[in-house]
Amino acid sequence: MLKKNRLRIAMQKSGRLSYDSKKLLLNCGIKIDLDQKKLISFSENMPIDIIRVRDDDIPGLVMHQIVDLGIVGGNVLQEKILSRDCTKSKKFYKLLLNLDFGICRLSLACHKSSEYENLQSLKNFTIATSYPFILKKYLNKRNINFKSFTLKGSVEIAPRLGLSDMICDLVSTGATLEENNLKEVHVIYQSNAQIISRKGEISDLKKELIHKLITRIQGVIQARESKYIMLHAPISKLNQVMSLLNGIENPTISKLVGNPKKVVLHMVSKENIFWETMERLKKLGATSILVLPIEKMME
Ligand code: PRT
Ligand code: ZN
Repeated sequence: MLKKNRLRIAMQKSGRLSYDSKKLLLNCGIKIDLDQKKLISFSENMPIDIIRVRDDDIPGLVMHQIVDLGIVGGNVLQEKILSRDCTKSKKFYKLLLNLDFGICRLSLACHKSSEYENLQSLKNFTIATSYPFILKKYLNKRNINFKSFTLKGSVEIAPRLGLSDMICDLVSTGATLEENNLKEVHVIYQSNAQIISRKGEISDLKKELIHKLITRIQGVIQARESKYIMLHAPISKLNQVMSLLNGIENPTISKLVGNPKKVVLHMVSKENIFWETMERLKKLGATSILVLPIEKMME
């Protein structure tokens, strides 16, 4: 039996969210062995247990208060909520944070040769999907009659089998649609991984731990999105150099020993720095341009 006073977090056992979920928890300083194929792992340095399950089971585990936190795709959560029809009544979970991975969209797609005009032209179509509830809500709201056919996977083959006119499936790069001669015609839901927490009584100790964890996760995400930049810039072009570097607050400027025409700039950028920006900086006469990753950040 698991101890009730330890924080329980559910994450996907194996799939598209497992690697990023694991990396996120480890980056937050939780010492835990998540490499073995264990269903439950215990942290050595914090009162935290990680439960590894199928992603579809995570919303239910949170809603039934079996775990305290869950890391799950917004698409899976939304489908679960709609299938339980608990939108109008009680919400059995709290959204704590949107994460920077698991980014995808739920889209309608049809055969490349189909003449799709707009949503209205979909009337009485059959649509194959693993997300019948999100699809129904979206099309009902727009008064579009359709039939849905639920498939748990391999949705892309439905039109070829003569099972449906269209599909409604998750897309990230679009390569799977391309391979199956399909074209994306309408996005119905944008998704990303989310951290959700259970409702109900929760001890002060757990509340504190959740707060600490969420603050650390925000720091990890912010650090991932930010870069530390160092460069030597000509004093005469300082303003132009600064205007190329958006999202920069309060750079540190110091003397460059042995070169009175240049200064050293150190700064944190909240955005990634692309090669094009570095090339423009170089054209302005900047040299020794370094863009470094930031490991941790707290503001
Ligand atoms: O076994 P378990 O039930 O836990 O996993 P699963 O097979 O149900 O889910 P999994 O691991 O495939 O995906 C987990 C979550 O990752 C999803 O619920 C989404 O929140 C998120 N995610 C992000 C994606 C994708 N991107 C994605 N591209 N989930 C699925 N896909 C599939 C999509 O269904 C299609 O088959 O990838 C294909 C399309 O990808 P592209 O890159 O070719 O467009
Ligand atoms: Zn699943």
